[in-house]
Amino acid sequence: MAANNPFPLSRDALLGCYRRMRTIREFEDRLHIDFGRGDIPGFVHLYAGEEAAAVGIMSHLGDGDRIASTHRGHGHCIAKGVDVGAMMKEIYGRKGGSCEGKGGSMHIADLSKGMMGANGILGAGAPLVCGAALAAKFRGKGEIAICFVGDGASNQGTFLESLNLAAIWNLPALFVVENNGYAESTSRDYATAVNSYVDRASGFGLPGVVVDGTDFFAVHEAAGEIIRRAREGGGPSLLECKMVRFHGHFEGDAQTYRANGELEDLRANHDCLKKLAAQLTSAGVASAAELADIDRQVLALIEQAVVDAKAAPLPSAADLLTDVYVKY
Ligand SMILES: Cc1ncc(C[n+]2csc(CCOP(=O)(O)OP(=O)(O)O)c2C)c(N)n1
Ligand SMILES: [Mg+2]
Repeated sequence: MAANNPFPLSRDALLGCYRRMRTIREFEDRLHIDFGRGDIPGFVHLYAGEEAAAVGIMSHLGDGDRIASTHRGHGHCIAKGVDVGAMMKEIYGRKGGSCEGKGGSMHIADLSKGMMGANGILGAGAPLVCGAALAAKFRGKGEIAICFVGDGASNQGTFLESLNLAAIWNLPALFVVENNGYAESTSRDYATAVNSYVDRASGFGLPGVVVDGTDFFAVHEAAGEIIRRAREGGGPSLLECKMVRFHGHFEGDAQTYRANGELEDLRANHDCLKKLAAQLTSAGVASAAELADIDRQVLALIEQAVVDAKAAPLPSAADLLTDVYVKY
């Protein structure tokens, strides 16, 4: 296959991105089932439907680049290279999890991968990213820091203050607004005055770009340009990804705020994975059978992660006071 590859990534890189997106989808769809069975403690917010944004952006990053995620953070973690088995254990609250089972879904972090953490507090990642970007600027190795924020969280003061700080300090930072149209059950248009977040960016003196977040290549191209500029000292930017979420705000959400047929339409016509698969197969870069083979491997990986998570021990009373403070 793949005599002619019309895309700006090698065939191996493209298949790697497809695999990551499929891994996120499978991870989330499995959590949806297991949470419904009552197997998972706490709260989970699923990223399914939004995969092209995380993978399209993260495909430009290395471990030295840092990201701050949101309450809907599993996709960012997987795209940034956090171990899926450790993530599953973390969500199941087991030892061996990314945070030894003491953080759960909304606090997965892995600094070795530059993943500074999911975050249960809306907008809290933005000032952290200013700090990480300032540190990167001083290190001078061309590393950057990226803040992910939802359309709802983009109204938080912390986020807006951080845009200003990043601009005046000319930080190597990127602020990604993941606009999935809702904050919990509140529609974006009800809660936010501007139509485009690019207008907000210009209010703070930052360049802004808006992309179809369900199109992997659109995200990859726009993010690539912004990230290159940031690495070269060109300063911060804002990227709005218009996207869709396939599950409820949280698991258990009855989604009564959706229009009739809305979800069916999103899944049928706005599925970023289906789009990427169609783009790769119609260009002859990969066959449907090759993609199906990746799908099978991913399914097995997730199944094994669940088996291992269920078999792992819970943290003990003796673990209660460890990892409370950073060890120097
Ligand atoms: C400071 C703060 N206020 C309110 C909440 C409760 N809360 C959790 S998620 C959420 C909606 C977030 O919407 P959005 O930012 O669009 O992200 P999405 O869930 O759509 O990915 C709210 C209000 C919170 N966690 N933190
Ligand atoms: Mg939202």
